[in-house]
Amino acid sequence: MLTLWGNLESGNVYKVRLLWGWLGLPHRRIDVDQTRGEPATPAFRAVNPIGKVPAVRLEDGRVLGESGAILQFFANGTPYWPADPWEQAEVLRWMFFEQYSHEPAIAVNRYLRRFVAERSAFDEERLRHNHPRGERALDVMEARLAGHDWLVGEGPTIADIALYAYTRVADEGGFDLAPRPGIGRWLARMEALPGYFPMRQETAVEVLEFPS
Ligand SMILES: N[C@@H](CCC(=O)N[C@@H](CS)C(=O)NCC(=O)O)C(=O)O
Repeated sequence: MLTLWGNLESGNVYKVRLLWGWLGLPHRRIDVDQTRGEPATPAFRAVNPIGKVPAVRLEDGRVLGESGAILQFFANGTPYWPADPWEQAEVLRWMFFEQYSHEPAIAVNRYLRRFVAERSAFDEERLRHNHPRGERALDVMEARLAGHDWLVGEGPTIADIALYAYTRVADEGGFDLAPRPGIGRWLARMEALPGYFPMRQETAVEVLEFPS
């Protein structure tokens, strides 16, 4: 069976869980929690040297980190990774946008607001710095989704999964989606797909303590 290292509050981990849900792939989960600093420990770096979740272990023992790489690996050969090279490039364009222009602002502000009880002056400065960047990223998405059902092509792809995870909880980072109706309709479309489940819903057949 597939093994996933990660926790239920991580959008990056949720991306992998959601794709596996769509594909009907069962997994066991080893609970690695960033609020307890576990991804940075030597025990976890032995699994994934970058010290971040998610990481997954295939049935043959190979281990892969980075949510985008994991999404691409499992979507290959399915409708969620298009066959057309131009559409593949478009999927990657949105996924790189997510990692450089969206997640570092929206996910980081969510983390600081939701999980850091006593924020330092540096944290407060990061919140201020990130806010307009996150707003711009959401505007870029809205410009596409105001007139299209999906980020690429005519159906859902891993670009939609990659951007859904933290857009869905952007309000927890202080971002208001109400003025962006295209994003609102797209979120509802994602949530109507078979196999959908919300981020904090457990989907593993077994959950193990870390380290295990
Ligand atoms: N680029 C990575 C980012 C992963 C990431 O930032 N994971 C966070 C949890 S959402 C983490 O493990 N943080 C722990 C840390 O930075 O110490 C991916 O997409 O997988």
